[in-house]
Amino acid sequence: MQLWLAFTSPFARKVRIAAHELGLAGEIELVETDPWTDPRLRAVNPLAKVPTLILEDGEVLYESSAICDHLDERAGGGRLFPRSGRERRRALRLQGLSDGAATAAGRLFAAERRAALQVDPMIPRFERAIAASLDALEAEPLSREAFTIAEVGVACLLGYLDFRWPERAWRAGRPALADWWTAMAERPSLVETAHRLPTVDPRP
Ligand SMILES: N[C@@H](CCC(=O)N[C@@H](CS)C(=O)NCC(=O)O)C(=O)O
Repeated sequence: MQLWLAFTSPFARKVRIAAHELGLAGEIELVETDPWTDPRLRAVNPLAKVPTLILEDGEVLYESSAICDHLDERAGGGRLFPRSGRERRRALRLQGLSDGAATAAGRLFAAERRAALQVDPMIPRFERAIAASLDALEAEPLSREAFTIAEVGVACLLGYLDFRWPERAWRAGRPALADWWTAMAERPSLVETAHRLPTVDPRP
């Protein structure tokens, strides 16, 4: 399998963490790309977004949730995505919450980069979405042993916040979430997939 990714993308990291957790990382070739400029990416994914996964027979998958679901199925199923009931609903809900907050964080980062030119009225909305999501996650018991897609998603959100805003005080007033994140520091799937800046040409 080929995973087209940017090493700055929380959604691409989510797929890589899922692959590590499932023991599938060795089957995935990483192809670094810039989704904003690489015409090869749009040729396989009309949205030209990362992550994009190309299977051995050429079938293409995109959307991190769909890719993680496929990896889970490939590993036997029911591990990252519990099969039914409350556990499944919880995992999907927290995946959705974390993905939504990571989307807001990505847009916030892009808006802040532009802010020297023009003030973006969406910035307070992105900030509120991130803060409210973190408050909601503070009240959620997160597993320190068996990861589901919920824990994978939360890890991607927190990892992205620390990557883009190392000084951001998101831990203040959220001791349970901060403790969980500290306890995750040595987890191999997180260590192996840490964010880094791109090595492909930056967008023009
Ligand atoms: N909902 C998508 C989000 C993917 C996404 O937004 N990826 C960003 C990088 S973090 C991207 O490729 N942006 C390029 C664009 O929006 O055109 C997923 O979960 O895979």
